Amino acid sequence: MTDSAGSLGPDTELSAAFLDRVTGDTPFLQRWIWERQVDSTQRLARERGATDGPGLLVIADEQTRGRGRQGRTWFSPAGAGLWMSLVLAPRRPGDAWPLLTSLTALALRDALDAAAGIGCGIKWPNDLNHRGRKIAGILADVGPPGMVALGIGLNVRQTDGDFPAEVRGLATSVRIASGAVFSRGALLDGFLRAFGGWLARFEAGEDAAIIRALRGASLLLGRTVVVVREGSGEEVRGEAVGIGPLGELVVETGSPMRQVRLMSGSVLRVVPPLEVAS
Ligand code: BTX
Repeated sequence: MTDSAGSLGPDTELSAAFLDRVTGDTPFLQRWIWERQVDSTQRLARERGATDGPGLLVIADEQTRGRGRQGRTWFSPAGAGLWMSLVLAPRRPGDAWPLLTSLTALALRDALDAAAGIGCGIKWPNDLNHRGRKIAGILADVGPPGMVALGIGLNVRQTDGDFPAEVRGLATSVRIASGAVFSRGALLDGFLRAFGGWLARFEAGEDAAIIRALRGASLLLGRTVVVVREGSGEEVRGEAVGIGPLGELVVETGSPMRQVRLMSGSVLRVVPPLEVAS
């Protein structure tokens, strides 16, 4: 199995030998699937998780129908990023699983800091941002019974001109943020190690440490936000004042003041804007 050159040049590190080694070193993974092109690693991961069980990494060079939340598109051109899904059976009851999106964001943040010296913040609920632009997105889906599928899209090798017009200026990559072209293999390795650490804390019930880290990494706390609730479409406007025990955003809103806990939603507006942050 060889890696594709893609339009962005060769990246030979995602070889079978490499994937054998990184998954062999990763206690929560038993198997990997690498595809040159797939519609969505998330779709394939759920399908294969259902037949073969958890402990699976699915990674693709290119996704033709990469997806974000609520049917949105995730642009995933050949050779440009890490497009992957993990199928896991976390050793915690399902009601704690909402925290897994946050853990994944923390692990990506740690990995980008350690491997590329890029300081990112977490934009609740599922984005990693650098200077106000989205460098990575996370999609957590209920998997086959007892399993979760965590989809991760990390832009690695794009220049500004490689992004489609609708996200140009809003999206960034490891290359844009650091000025260097990093191998996807090194970033994958770093991410899996960091994720393993956070997953172990989660399974040990160290939620307080996770929430503390999330608060430290959050780009929204202390800012005025407008959030559209998933499902009802209701707009919540107020000050983001906290992160709750499941990673939910706590917003103070209205008059008289009340606190609203948001499990998920889309952030429409942030004041002051995120470019003002790191
Ligand atoms: P989201 O719904 O929060 O964000 C999707 C939005 O992000 C899009 O509507 C678009 O505005 C913007 N966007 C699309 N592509 C990119 C990109 N490459 N970089 C920055 N911004 C972009 C975020 O959903 C969750 C994305 C998860 C993607 C992974 S990739 C592996 C796995 N398989 C799969 O189909 N999805 C996941």
